[in-house]
Amino acid sequence: MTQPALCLYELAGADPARLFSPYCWRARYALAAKGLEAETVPWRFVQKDAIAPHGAEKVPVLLHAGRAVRESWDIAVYLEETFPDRPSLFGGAPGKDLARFVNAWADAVVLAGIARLIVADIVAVLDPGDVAYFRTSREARFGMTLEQVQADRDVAVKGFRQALHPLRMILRDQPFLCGERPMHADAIAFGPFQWARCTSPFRLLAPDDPIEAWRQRMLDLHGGMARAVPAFD
Ligand SMILES: N[C@@H](CCC(=O)N[C@@H](CS)C(=O)NCC(=O)O)C(=O)O
Repeated sequence: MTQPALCLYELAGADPARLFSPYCWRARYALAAKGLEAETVPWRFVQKDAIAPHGAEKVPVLLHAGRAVRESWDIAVYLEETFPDRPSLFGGAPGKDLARFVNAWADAVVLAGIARLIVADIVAVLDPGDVAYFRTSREARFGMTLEQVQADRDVAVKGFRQALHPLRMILRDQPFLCGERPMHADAIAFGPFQWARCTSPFRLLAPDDPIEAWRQRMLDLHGGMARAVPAFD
């Protein structure tokens, strides 16, 4: 059998189609924006041995041309450099630098903010073999049970929505973070929202929030690939 040109290890739940990692979605959007097909290799948290030979402890891991590329940011940069004739992910060096800021902001504010609203819900979609590892590692990280982390979420969601105000201000005036067309910075900011919709029924955004309209536009991209996976909304 011939090896597919590109392979992406992606975190999956009990249902292998429920691909829920925010970081893997960033890589998946980068591939799609470049018009590249990559075979998904569904991966579970406890399958460390499957990615260790590629020097990885986490996913996404992209395999291409005998190389393993780790880290969602590095995967996007690799694709940009390896496929320069295809649509740009960043729109040049300054766009790349700004996207790196968006990456840091999205991790610190969007992803971390969402984590404390939905982390206990994730358990229900995990592969049974992942449950103990996920609970133990995340409870150690938060210093409390997962249920305690999200116990006040009906109140905490207000602070989360407020923290997103800079994003909202931009999306009131333009359809995407980078203007009229989506760029990789949009995918970076969107990844955590896709993580949430794959793992939790909790409503993060008000229906009339411009960020919600942008989230829907992001879900429509690339033939609606992100809508096609099992999710709550
Ligand atoms: N900075 C990394 C983060 C990757 C990451 O944390 N991936 C999670 C899945 S969402 C993982 O593989 N975790 C393994 C673990 O917790 O043991 C990236 O951007 O790719």
